[in-house]
Amino acid sequence: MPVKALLFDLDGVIVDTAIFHYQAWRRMANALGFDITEEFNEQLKGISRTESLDRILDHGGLLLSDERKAELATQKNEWYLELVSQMTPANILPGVAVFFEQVKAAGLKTALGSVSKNARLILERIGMLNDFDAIIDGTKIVRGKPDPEVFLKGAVELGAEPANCVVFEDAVAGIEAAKRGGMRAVGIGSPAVLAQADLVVPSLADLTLAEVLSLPGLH
Ligand code: B16
Ligand code: MG
Repeated sequence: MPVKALLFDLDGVIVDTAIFHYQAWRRMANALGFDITEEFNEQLKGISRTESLDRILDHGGLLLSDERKAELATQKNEWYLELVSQMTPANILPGVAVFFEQVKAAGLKTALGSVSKNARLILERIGMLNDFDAIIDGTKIVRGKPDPEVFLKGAVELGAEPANCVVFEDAVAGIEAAKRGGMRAVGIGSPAVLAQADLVVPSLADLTLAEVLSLPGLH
C-alpha cells in the first residue's frame, strides 16, 4: 500500500500565535510612526518574516535599506519570542490531541510544514517536538508558501508521493502551496477564504481521520 502521509502547518492549525505576530509587528510599526490593523495582519498568515516585513513597510510607505530591514526583523522576532516563551501545552488548539491519537493509531506518518524559523521552539514549548516523523520549517526552505517546497520536502522525508499526502492549512498561501505540490488540502478556517481546499472545517475538533482518508482521489 502506498504511504499515506499527513503534513501539518503549525500556526493556525496546531497553535495560534497570529496575535503574537500582530502585537510584535504593530509595536515595530508604531515605533516607525504608523499603525497596522488586525485586518491587515490577516494577509500575513503563512507568509515568511521577510515577506511580511516588506508588506508592512510598503503599507507604511517606507523604503529602507536591507541592513535596516534586517535589524527590524530581528527586533520584531525578539518581541515575538517574549510572547512565545510564555506558551505551554494549554496553547495547543482544540481537537489536535484527539486527531493525533487517531493518526498514530492508524500508523500514518506525519510531518510539520511551517515557514516559521521558530517552529521547533514553539513545538518544544507545547510539548509536541516528538510528535512528528519529520519537521520542515523556515530554516530548511529557500522559498516560502505559496511555493510548494516546504510540503514537497516533507513528502520526501516521509518517503511518500505527493498524491498520497494530505496537507492541513489555515492560510490561503498554504492551501495554494499544497495544491501546487499535487497534494490534497484540508483548510482549517472559513470555506469562503480557503476556497481552493478539498475540504474545509473550522478546526481539527470538527474532523475525523476517516473523513480525511475518504477524500476523493486519495489512494
Ligand atoms: P517566523 P506557519 C508562519 O507560520 C506564520 O503563519 C506567519 O504569520 C509568520 O510570518 C511565519 O510563520 C514566519 O514566522 O517569524 O517565526 O519565522 O503558518 O507557516 O506555521
Ligand atoms: Mg498557518
